[in-house]
Amino acid sequence: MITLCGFAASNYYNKVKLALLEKDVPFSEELAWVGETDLAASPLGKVPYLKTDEGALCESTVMLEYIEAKYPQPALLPADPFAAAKVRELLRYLELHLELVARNLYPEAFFGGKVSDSAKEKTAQQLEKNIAAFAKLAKFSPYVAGDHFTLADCAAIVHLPLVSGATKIIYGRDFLVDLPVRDYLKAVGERPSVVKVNADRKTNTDLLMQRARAAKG
Ligand SMILES: N[C@@H](CCC(=O)N[C@@H](CS)C(=O)NCC(=O)O)C(=O)O
Repeated sequence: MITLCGFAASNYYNKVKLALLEKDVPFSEELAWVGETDLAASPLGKVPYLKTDEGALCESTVMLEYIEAKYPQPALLPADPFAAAKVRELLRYLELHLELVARNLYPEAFFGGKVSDSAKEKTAQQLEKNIAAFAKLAKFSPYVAGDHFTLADCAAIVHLPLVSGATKIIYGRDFLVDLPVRDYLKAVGERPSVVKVNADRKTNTDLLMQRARAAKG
């Protein structure tokens, strides 16, 4: 039995949850806020992490690979090694070159903090470059890697809305506007896995906000 630990407002958590739901893997969820995590399972204190009968695992993409190998059907990676590598390439771009860069903006975009003008400028430059490169690899036909729903979609569904949202708030312009992201998210948003993840995310985000307000006093 698998336990997914973390909180449902987290995009990394939801990436893994999407794969579990898409594959219909039996799993339970254990609420663990940042600061209240099991450091033996996730030594950096990050969420999500998995508890399995074999032990604990952290790092969301490692978890995706584990879930794919352990529960191969329905496949979220192509059987052909090159096609599978192309999916992993997109996953890497989404996490490293989009999400991780856009994350510099989150303190101000989502958490009431402040990001310096120089950091905003640097992040804008990096994002422009990285999004243009991502656009050369992403297919959106109809899925991000082509005609099948893959692990890259589990990542795109959670990362792309944050890149759009953060750039809209900070720069007044959605940096993903030239890509068919809105239509894509609308279409994949009808999948039962995505409907559930989005509903749980909203509920948990309300809880997260309540906690933040209570902590401020
Ligand atoms: N590389 C990690 C990133 C996970 C991550 O940054 N999670 C956030 C929540 S969305 C977190 O735990 N932040 C707290 C921290 O970094 O200390 C993964 O893919 O699992």
